[in-house]
Amino acid sequence: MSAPTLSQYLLNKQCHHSVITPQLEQLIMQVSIACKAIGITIGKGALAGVLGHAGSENIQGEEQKKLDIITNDIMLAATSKGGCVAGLASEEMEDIYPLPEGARLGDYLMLFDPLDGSSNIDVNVSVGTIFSILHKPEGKTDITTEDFLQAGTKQVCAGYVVYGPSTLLVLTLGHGVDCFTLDRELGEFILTETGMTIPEDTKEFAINMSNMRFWEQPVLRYVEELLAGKTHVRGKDFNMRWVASMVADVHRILTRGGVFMYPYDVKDASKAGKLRLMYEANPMSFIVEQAGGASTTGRVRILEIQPTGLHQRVPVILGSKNEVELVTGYHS
Ligand code: P6P
Repeated sequence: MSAPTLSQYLLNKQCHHSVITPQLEQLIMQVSIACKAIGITIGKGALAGVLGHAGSENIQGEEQKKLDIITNDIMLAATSKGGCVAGLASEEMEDIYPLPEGARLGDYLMLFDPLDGSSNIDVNVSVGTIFSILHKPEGKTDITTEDFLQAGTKQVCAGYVVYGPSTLLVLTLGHGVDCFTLDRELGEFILTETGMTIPEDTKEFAINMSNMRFWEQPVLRYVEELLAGKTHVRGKDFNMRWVASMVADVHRILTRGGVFMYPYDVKDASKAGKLRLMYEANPMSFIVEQAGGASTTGRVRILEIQPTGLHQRVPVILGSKNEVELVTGYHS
């Protein structure tokens, strides 16, 4: 029997396991269509005149790439009129997105980073789209920012698409993590891996070492022990990777284990971290935990953080459970 398409997989989840509602099934399909369009757009690169800077800044004060804006618009167009969401929020928009006049309100709220790792786009390194889906508050129609500020444990679905040598959609509905590969001829995401699991131990870590002098002592101690390898307390050598696209680094960890760290640093003490809680840390933490990994700020479980802002930043340490617990233990 040939592997199911995403649509068949979701229908099965809905019909036989009542894990998802028809609206959630439709919303995930809308996201998958948007990501296919994003993959085609970024695949054209210079040919489509979409590389380079847009000449604007996003809410984060980061220079926006043309593709940041283009991909954000693709996600909005694919989901805002589909009758499945009551509100949308994105890394690229300061405020929540008001649905078009007359749009049918759906049951869900979705937050997304349309093009994570966009600083890599001009150098042709893997980038991705990250999305997080929440229930809208029961009975509410006038959606406000506060309605989005739900802890990560409230997510009903989280996923990412990584645009690499192959285009992969990784998804959790709260019952494990499954992976779909885009068949570019068919234009369908095909289920290629079920029950992705992160090994509890690893010999690989991911961190931007250039920030070393800005780290807190527990992280410095942990990384120095990794670098000392078998000559020191860890008794084994470690390898290092840093793609600088969270989606690519997290996918590697889901595939072969590892620990990813973007810890708090005093480089800009006004920022609690670099990564954003609502549309990077929460969806990735949901996926990682569903795959048997762990995800903390170094002090608390990320999924239990009560958000205070749409673009709130947090430190992130996620991946192989025993490593995350070790470095988190150094903080206490
Ligand atoms: P740095 C991409 O901009 C991103 O938000 C994540 O995808 C990535 O892990 C991180 O920032 C890279 O940050 O400081 O190494 O460029």
